[in-house]
Amino acid sequence: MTTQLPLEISASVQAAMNENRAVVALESTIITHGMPWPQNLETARAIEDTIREAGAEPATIAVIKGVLHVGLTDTQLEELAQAKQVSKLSRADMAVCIAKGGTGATTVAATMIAAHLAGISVFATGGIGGVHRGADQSFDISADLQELSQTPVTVVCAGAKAILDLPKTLEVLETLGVPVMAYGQDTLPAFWSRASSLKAPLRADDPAAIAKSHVMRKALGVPGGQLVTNPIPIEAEVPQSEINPIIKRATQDADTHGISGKDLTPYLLQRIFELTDGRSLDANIALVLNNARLGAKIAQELTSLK
Ligand code: PSU
Ligand code: MN
Repeated sequence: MTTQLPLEISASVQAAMNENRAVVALESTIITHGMPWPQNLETARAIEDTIREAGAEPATIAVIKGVLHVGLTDTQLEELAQAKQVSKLSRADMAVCIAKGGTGATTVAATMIAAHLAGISVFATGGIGGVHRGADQSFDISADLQELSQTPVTVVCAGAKAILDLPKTLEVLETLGVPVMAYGQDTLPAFWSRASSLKAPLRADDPAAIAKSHVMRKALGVPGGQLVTNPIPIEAEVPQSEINPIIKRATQDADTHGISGKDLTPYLLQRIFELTDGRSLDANIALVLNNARLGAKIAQELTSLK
């Protein structure tokens, strides 16, 4: 007997794929663990609308009652946004959650796996996980980095979250053979800020070139995806000089309260939200929408290459 994966691709996502129209995958952890209610639902809807306006089809991914969904209804989106105690699923957890009939939100790593299964090549989000500050002691390195090295999905983000150790995150990505390209600039963006103090390993100036290198990597037989880092729109950015002391304070608070593992990223995002009186959230929303637009363009370029 073979056990089938309970995978449900929504009718609109399936139709788009059948017609070779562009599809952009979206994660759900950003909804359940990354933003507070009700901005999480408003943002999830706004991201989907932005992708549709850009001429592509959004495919938000989550595990709901043991079924891996690619493309959610508005009711499912709302239920997830309101749910408390939803599991955060990464590569390690997704199969267990599905097998148990559970409900969980997908991180970057898990969303990449599901997107690839469904035949989707582009995924837009806010920030990826990476090497945490203090990782020399905690060993806390997100599974997102490994995933980028093995699953062929182009991920559009706004740089690794500035709560991470950015130089170490870049080093690990290099070791894993993940191409990291800054969009339209030489400097690696740092999520809430347009610039970090680091030079990006690669630079990409147009969506067609990004689509082409996605296809070329496959043609070379090299596994894994690409990481496109798209700077936050200038009017929404919080400069590094302002955000850095706040990140430091939030990291210290996490230490004081013994927060670690899966809880660390959500805790830091919430704490920074409090310490900036919500400004970090406004920036987060602006950058995700910006990434959705770029993701849609890359996905469109890819359809013309297929
Ligand atoms: N960036 C955000 N909000 C988030 C995340 C990233 O602005 O909620 C989530 C993503 O789902 C990412 C995860 O994959 O945090 C990384 O978690 P960890 O560091 O535990 O791997
Ligand atoms: Mn971690």
